[in-house]
This record gives sequence, C-alpha cells and structure tokens, in this order.
Amino acid sequence: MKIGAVEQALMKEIEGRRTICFSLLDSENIRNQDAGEIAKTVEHEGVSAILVGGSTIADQIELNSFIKKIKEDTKIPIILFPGNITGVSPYADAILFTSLLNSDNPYFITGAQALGASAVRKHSIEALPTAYIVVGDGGTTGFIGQARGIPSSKPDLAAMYALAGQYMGMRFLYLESGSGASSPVPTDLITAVRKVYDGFLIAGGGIKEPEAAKAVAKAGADAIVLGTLFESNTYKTLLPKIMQAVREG
Ligand code: 1GP
Repeated sequence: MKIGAVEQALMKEIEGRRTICFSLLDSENIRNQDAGEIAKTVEHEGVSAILVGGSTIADQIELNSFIKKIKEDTKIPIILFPGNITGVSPYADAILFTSLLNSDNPYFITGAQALGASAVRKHSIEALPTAYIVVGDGGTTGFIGQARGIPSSKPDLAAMYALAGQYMGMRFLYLESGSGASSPVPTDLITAVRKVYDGFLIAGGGIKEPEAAKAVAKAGADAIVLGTLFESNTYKTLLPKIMQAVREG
C-alpha cells in the first residue's frame, strides 16, 4: 500500500522522537462559526493536524459543511476520526482508518470498515491504517464501540494488543481513554506499548493540562489529542501552555 502525503508529513514531523499535537473537533459539539476561529488558533500555535469526528455523528451534511468551513480558514491537514460509517467525508485529506481491536462486536473491528471502505476509495481519502485501543471504560466511544476496555492497571494487556496491531500492519495506534475522561491513559501503560510498538503512537482522552500533556509525551506518545479543550474558551490560554509543555516533554 502506497504511503500518502499526510502520512509522510506526519512521519517527518516526529523525526527525532518529537511529540506533536492534534486537535479533535466534533461537528456535533462545535458550531461552524466557532470552528473557523479554533482552526486558525490551533494552526497558529503549531498543532499538526485537525481530527474531525465523534462517536455519535449521524449528520453527514453537517459534517461536510463543518470541514469545508475549517478548510476555508487553515492549511493544516484535516484527518477524519470516524466512530462509524457516517464519519466519512469527501472534504477531508485523510482518515484514521481505525479498527477497534478490543471491541466485543465484530462490527467495530471489520464490519463498519468494509461498509465504509468504498467511499474512502471513491473520494480518494488517504487511509491511515490505525489500531484503536480503548483503555478503561472509554466513555462514549467505549460504550458505542462495545469495547472491553483494557484495565488501566494492566499495561501488559495493552502491549499485547499493540503488538497484534503491529503484526497486522497497522502503522498507527491510538490509545484512547475516552473523550472527557477524568484522567489520561496512564503513563506506564503508554510506555509499555511504546516498548513493543514501532509505528505512530497517538494518545488521547482526558488531556487538558500542560503537566498531563508533558507526561504523556514523555511516556512515548508521538502525538497527543486534545478534544474537550476546544469546547470552551479556555483553550485560548491553555493551548499555548500545553504546546510548550509537549515541546519540553
Ligand atoms: C477523544 O481522545 C480524544 O477521542 C480526545 O479526548 O476530549 O478528553 O480531549 P478529550
């Protein structure tokens, strides 16, 4: 499978094990008129890509206009982060083509993927093969995706899934504690995954403070995801501090 432009750019950005940041914007929770301003701010602060998605997105018309609005205001890549087939939009640059490895329902491992694949191909959206692993209860994504969450105190189980993802050829791996989680994925669990997994490691869920962001970066994440942060105006003061902390991590 050919490596596309977005993946090449991301791999270049993390050369020398630098950690980068992604913003996650949910078209259901953020108004179009705010999306443009958020996008400009994150671009200015050095965020590397905007993920667009959510576990319960059903309105593709809204999703399309949301992405078009962001694209009017920024040049950074827009990467879909779908929770289901309704999360595919032709206006995005790439898609985290995820398989929720620890779901109990095969629909979220290969079923939705088979249903959505032809749209990805038709619209020439760059697919980033991604192992998606839910840690703890996983909040909404854990519930919707029927995940059997990796217990936070069992890093070895996470490493086992990560290695399986690697051997299945997944070049990206997303460790998820769920949007709005009370705490991020534990650092010892990230470190255990980092030890066995050579690909692009993403960690998200519950990261809303500089110190937590720095710890996740230090533990070995290549990218951290910030989502809930953008659902209130505090992002304007917190984002620069988080970016600084991640650079130091
Ligand atoms: C959710 O990992 C992302 O899929 C982001 O989580 O909303 O808690 O930042 P937060």
